[in-house]
Amino acid sequence: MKKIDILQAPFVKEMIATTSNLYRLGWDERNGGNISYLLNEEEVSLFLDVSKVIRQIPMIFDASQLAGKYFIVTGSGKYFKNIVDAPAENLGIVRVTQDGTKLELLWGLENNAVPTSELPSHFMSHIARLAVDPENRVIMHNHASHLLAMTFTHELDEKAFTRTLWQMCTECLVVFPEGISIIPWLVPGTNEIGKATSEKMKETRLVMWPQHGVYGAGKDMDEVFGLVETAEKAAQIYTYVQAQGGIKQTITDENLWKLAEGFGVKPRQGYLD
Ligand code: 2HA
Ligand code: ZN
Repeated sequence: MKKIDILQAPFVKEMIATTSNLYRLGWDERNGGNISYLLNEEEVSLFLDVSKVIRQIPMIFDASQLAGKYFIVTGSGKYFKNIVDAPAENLGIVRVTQDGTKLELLWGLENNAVPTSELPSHFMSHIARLAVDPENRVIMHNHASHLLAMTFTHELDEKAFTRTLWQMCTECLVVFPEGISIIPWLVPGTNEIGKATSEKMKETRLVMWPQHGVYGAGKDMDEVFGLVETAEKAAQIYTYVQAQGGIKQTITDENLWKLAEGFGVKPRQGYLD
């Protein structure tokens, strides 16, 4: 069967649109940020002959729990700014080998490029999220400016950090009732940061990397983008509030409880009085 041009694939278009938006928002300077998006074989097969492997790419960790799975990923060292004009150089479609030690490249990553250096964090997070929610498909990392700034000025306690964000915009509790997690400062690109991030991903879809950025997870691009965008907006309001002289009044816990009831969400246990 004749294949459709891959650039017409909805998942390629979504990657281009999302990375362009993230660049425009200023959260992905230079090669900052990365996205991995789980695809199914049927949708990939409309566009690619999945028996044609371009090359194999080794991995530094065991991804056997994702054996046979397909992903579209951003490339290591690649700039989100450039993806729209050169998708095949900056994005790649890969499949995890049965033994979980390598990737098979099916499209993109031209000129010997490799997937994002944050692949351990992405794949370990996919494994963690899929265990909680089989519909999870997207992991996104970026350097959302106000959230990143908050990791310098706000106490790095998960409950306190979550409560501050919930108080900054009424929508926040509804969008991330489970709260936001925080890992210690760790070297990016390592298995260690991957393990720490994915441990937190068992509980929350948002994970802060102090003095670095944020991780988001969800079932589709809109959910993850909206999740990060909402937390980042709250962090921006926090920045303004601090600049305007600090909090004089806020959303009370009583109101947050009413909100949770009104929208049918369950706030993280122990986070509200
Ligand atoms: O890929 O954002 O954390 C560039 C980064 C690393
Ligand atoms: Zn980063």
